[in-house]
Amino acid sequence: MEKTILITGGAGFIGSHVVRWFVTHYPQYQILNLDLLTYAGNLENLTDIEHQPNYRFIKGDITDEAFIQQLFTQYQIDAVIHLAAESHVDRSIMDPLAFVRTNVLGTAVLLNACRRHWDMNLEKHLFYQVSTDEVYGSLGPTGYFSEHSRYDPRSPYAASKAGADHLVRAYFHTYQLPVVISNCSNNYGPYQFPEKLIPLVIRNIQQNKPIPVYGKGENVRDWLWVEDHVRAIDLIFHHGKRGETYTIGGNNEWKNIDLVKLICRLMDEKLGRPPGSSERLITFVKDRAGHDQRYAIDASRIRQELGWEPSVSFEEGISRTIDWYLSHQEWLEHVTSGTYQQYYEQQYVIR
Ligand code: NAD
Ligand code: TDX
Repeated sequence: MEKTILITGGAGFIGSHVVRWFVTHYPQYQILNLDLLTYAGNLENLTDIEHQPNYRFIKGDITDEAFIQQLFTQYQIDAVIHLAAESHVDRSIMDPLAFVRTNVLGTAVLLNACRRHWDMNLEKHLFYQVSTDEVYGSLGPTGYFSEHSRYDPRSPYAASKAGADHLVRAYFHTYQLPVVISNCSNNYGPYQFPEKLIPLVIRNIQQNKPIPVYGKGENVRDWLWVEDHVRAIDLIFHHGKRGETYTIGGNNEWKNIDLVKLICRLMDEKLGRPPGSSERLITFVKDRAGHDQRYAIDASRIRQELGWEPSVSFEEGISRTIDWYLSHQEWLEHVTSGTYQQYYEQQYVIR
């Protein structure tokens, strides 16, 4: 094998798309998928590639220092693509320490293993930190986040990702560890856990349950098809400048309420229900604490320097996403059984 890449969080939403992409596009790379299989991690996301000869799954915790050190001793790991994280803002409001532990400590443990085991060969090694636009805080009606934006995280999730990003940069400056960071906007597509807005709305419409819209639904997000994020990760992994940052976004801003209404209309059509049936399920609920008003990304650097651009229009992507959820009922039932039910009741019923 040409090189061995450790992908963390590969059983989650974006991670599973990254693993599939690298396993199928780069048979010359050995792909190790390290994941703790928390509520958000599911090996069913990868059944189509699990028998590929260049793929191996390893169950483990990125915060377990002895285990991570041993992993780096056992395998000659050349590069890390780090996605493992606690990723849901509402959960970070309920239980912030879990986010500090996984996102800050977990990233530090991985960086430290790289520092101990790598010879700082800039060509050979890379620690790739997959991060979020939420580290930049909240925008008003105008303007965009870019690589030059000031960090201003406002949720425990965003602050924990910001802390991790700072550690990555500190390891670059202090130890010359070869690193790169990308900060991406909201992803959507198949295999997203149904605590996140788009799959939650699809599922609730299907089950004729209320659609919870926080506040007045005026908050804006910039949505990107998950595989377009993966294509960006591939380009940055292979051609990104060491020590630098790339912001990634779909140039596709939607107010939550408009997005929810779009999904309602498409669901009515796809389920053969009379127009307006799904919209009647929209229920305005108490706003998220510290709810960021607007995210929007200026992705001109990655477009100009690496030639990246989104390949899937939002109309196409959202329609494909709905079709995927409607045809993957068994997957949906598996991931929503058990503890998800408790979370859902705490988040939407009890408060
Ligand atoms: P996800 O919650 O779907 O997946 C996270 C994965 O990490 C799960 O498989 C989980 O089992 C694993 N994990 C959690 N704790 C772990 C631990 N201690 N050790 C090992 N594995 C652990 O998340 P996602 O939405 O796919 O996001 C992946 C990454 O991309 C995160 O770092 C997130 O911050 C970042 N990101 C997400 C978005 C988005 O819109 N979802 C946008 C930008 C950046
Ligand atoms: O039930 C809901 N009702 C609602 O109005 C949920 C779950 C969300 N919302 C709103 C909150 C946000 O304004 O919809 C918007 C999107 O919410 P989420 O899907 O929870 O995403 P967000 O908080 O924007 O964060 C996401 O994008 C950045 C990911 O979860 C993060 O991991 C990523 O870093």
